[in-house]
Amino acid sequence: MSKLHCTRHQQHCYSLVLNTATFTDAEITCAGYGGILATIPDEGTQLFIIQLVGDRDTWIGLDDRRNEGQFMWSDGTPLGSGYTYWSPGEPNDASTSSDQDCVHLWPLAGFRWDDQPCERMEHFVCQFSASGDRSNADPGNSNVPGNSHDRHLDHQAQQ
Ligand SMILES: [Ca+2]
Ligand SMILES: [Ca+2]
Repeated sequence: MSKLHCTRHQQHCYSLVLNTATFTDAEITCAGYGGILATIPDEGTQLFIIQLVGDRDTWIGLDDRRNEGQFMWSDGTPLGSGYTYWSPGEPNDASTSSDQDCVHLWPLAGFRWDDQPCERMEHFVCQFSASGDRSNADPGNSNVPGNSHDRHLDHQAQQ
């Protein structure tokens, strides 16, 4: 039984997955662990996720597959007028080969957001509820190695 290590930030726990996948397969993988693709509701979470991904090109849980231009978070929240960190000129839905409906953190743009074809292979970050985790000390020191609130998630039966 494989396990997925995750690191606490605010009310969620996040895991960088080190293999790459299409956006849809990334969603399926996170769901298999009992989570969703990571949502980024504020700047603090953006900075936390950037630290987590290192130099990797990474999917986040944001897409406009259902209605072009209407981006939705993986938890069902419309992006609306909420926090964004788009690269300049993005989202542009511009590709020679297909639509761009899935959002990644773009290393070449300082990990700002860019929409790109959902079939690309990227690393991705899964997000889990950290409710039920009773340890909530030192919320201001979550970036200190060894002081994060870690837990292990058992990989449940294969879908
Ligand atoms: Ca699009
Ligand atoms: Ca784009």
